[in-house]
Amino acid sequence: MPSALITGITGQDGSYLAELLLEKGYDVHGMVRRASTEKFDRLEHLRDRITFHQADLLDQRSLVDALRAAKPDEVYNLAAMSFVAVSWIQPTLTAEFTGVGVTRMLEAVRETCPEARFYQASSSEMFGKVLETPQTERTPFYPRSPYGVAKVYGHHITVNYRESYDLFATSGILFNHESPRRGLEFVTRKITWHAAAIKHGRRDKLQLGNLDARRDWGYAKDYVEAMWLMLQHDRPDDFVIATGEMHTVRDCVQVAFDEVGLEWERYVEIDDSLKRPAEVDLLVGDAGKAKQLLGWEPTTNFEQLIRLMARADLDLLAK
Ligand code: NDP
Ligand code: GDR
Repeated sequence: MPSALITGITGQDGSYLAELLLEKGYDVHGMVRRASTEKFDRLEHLRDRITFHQADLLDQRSLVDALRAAKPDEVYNLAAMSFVAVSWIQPTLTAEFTGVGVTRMLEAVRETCPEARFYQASSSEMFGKVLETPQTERTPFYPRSPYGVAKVYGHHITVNYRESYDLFATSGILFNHESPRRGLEFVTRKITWHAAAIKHGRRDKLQLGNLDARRDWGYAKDYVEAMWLMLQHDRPDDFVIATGEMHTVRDCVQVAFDEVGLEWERYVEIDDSLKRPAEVDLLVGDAGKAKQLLGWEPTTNFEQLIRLMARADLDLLAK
């Protein structure tokens, strides 16, 4: 039975990836950090089938011990401070978790399980102020947030350990991916949750920042499949994962409010404090390499995704 260790298993992607690997017959290990209240909401249904290890990306000893105990064939490094807006509030911590944390994980792999295949959760935020459209594995990086800068570091150190130590270290450059399990602070889920809450009479307004930002939004379930495929490939590499479709935040609002049967113009207000010090205006990826080498393609388009999230929030809030 192959074994895998997932860091960030309590997050959106971690929970879907754990489900996928369990379905495939893996012995699944998850790295969790201690909190005064446990955050296992996304994993409750899988809890008995996963072995948990307490560790933190800031603590090298704990990473080494977790890997030694798990003896993984595959390591998926998903843990990070992942909310771009907060990276301006906690820039140093973001660099430590999201940037240097990758080096700590790679060092722990090198020390305990150098044969293991390593996946790094890189991000389209690395492209930032885009220098070409659509973005591919060869597009230069120009990050626009402390988070983006930290992810560029994480990406380059992954490539460097691949080249320096011959590790099977792969970097997945994933564009935004969403689901009913998305954190409530990210814009798609904030919109679908509020649309549903307004419909149920539990909120009366939705405050947003920049409605003109454009993103390439895909479905998280499709994207964790791509992570797994990358580690089954015959060699480590970098892959862009995206839908190739670009929409504005305003489009997302329109679809979500349409799904719940409301006119969005009556409820949405602009709050300038939600606008970012430096914005990423547009991102749209070309996943041609992943299609060609991994056979990966998205199954869910933008409109289907936002509608399924809005319906899930209507159900959630009806309970
Ligand atoms: P989430 O924010 O949902 O999950 C982040 C996870 O990281 C949580 O499990 C969190 O644990 C854990 N974590 C944070 N800090 C630490 C730490 N110091 N030590 C150990 N664990 C920590 O993110 P997603 O699931 O959406 O994303 C997964 C990864 O993919 C992240 O690295 C993200 O930056 C990256 N990414 C995400 C994209 C997306 O659109 N979703 C696109 C591209 C990249 P806890 O529950 O304890 O807070
Ligand atoms: P992003 O996602 O920054 O792309 O990072 P987010 O959903 O936070 O923002 C997307 C765009 O929407 C605009 N926006 C708002 N965003 C939020 N969160 N809240 C608002 O009220 C709001 N109003 C407008 C933002 O300005 C932005 O342009 C996500 C994360 O998952 C990262 O971890 C990941 O690396 C990237 O996607 C790819």
